[in-house]
Amino acid sequence: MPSLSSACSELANGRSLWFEGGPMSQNLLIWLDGKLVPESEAKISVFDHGLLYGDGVFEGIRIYNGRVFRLTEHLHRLYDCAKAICLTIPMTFEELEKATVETVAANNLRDGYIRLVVTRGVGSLGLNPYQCPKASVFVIASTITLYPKERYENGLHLITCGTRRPNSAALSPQVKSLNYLNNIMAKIECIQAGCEEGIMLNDQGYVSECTGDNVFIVKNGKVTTPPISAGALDGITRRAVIEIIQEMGLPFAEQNMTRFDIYTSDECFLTGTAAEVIAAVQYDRRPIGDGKPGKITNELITRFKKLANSTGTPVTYA
Ligand code: PXG
Repeated sequence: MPSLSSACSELANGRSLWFEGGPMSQNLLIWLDGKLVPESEAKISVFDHGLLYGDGVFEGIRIYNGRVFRLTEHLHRLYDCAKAICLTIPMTFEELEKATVETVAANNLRDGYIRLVVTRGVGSLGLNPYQCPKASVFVIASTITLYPKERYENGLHLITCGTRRPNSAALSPQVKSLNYLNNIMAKIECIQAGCEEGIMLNDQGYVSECTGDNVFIVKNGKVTTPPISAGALDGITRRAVIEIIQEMGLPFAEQNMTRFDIYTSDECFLTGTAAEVIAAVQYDRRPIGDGKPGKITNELITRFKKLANSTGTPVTYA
């Protein structure tokens, strides 16, 4: 376990606590405002409000076996989030869909991760978004490794983060915006505590989600997850896993849960595009169930992999 000071200095050095840094440059082709450009030329202005204020929206999407998983659902969420913040995406749904698939093909990626970003665009030094004439759109197709491989086999350790998810009257947790400071502050707490992930509560003290994943528990064969109204993102992986749970005929409910419910659960697992489906075996230093990934969790992981590897928008490679 890293010490608090080493965790802080690791953060200060901008290095991951779990992975080798690796070279930054991957010679990728990036889709930026209408064309594919080399990574070294893919630049955004210092006057872009996406950078100045975190004003913009994004999606993280997976590519499995040469297909883009749930692309339509991700794009619908992106357009909805943009609409919610009065941001006009300067291209149609179909154009953006085509650009995304083209970027994957251009980088010859069979398995990987897409980051699709819409920034408010260049404007003056003031909050007013109406002074930004045109949003910028870019698509990165690369790879992502969120947790060490060992954790996918043996499960994650979670803590309760002190940082709460915002009340939707302050900022809707449904908006997948470029301002992730709330989640980043919670992530720092996890790392400083020697954990990979943590549970974020809402302002009422109910479980909302993790820093970048949705959370599920299993108790006496019944699967539950917090409702969207508890401040959980309407995760695309969450939706896919709920479909699998229902296909399997398992009892399922979206209901408010507290830390007690996780402490006393038989199994716990997280879902997210970057994280995929992963067991959590320890919470606030207490074992969850017998401290090993549970049977239902393992079955859901297997079924999710099968689904992800056999469905999705096919990519045509040159
Ligand atoms: N909750 C939050 C707050 C998220 O950001 C999810 C749930 C899962 O949603 P999907 O649709 O992906 O199943 C997310 C998305 C990271 C990282 O580096 C994680 C996400 C997004 C961007 C980066 O950990 N998770």
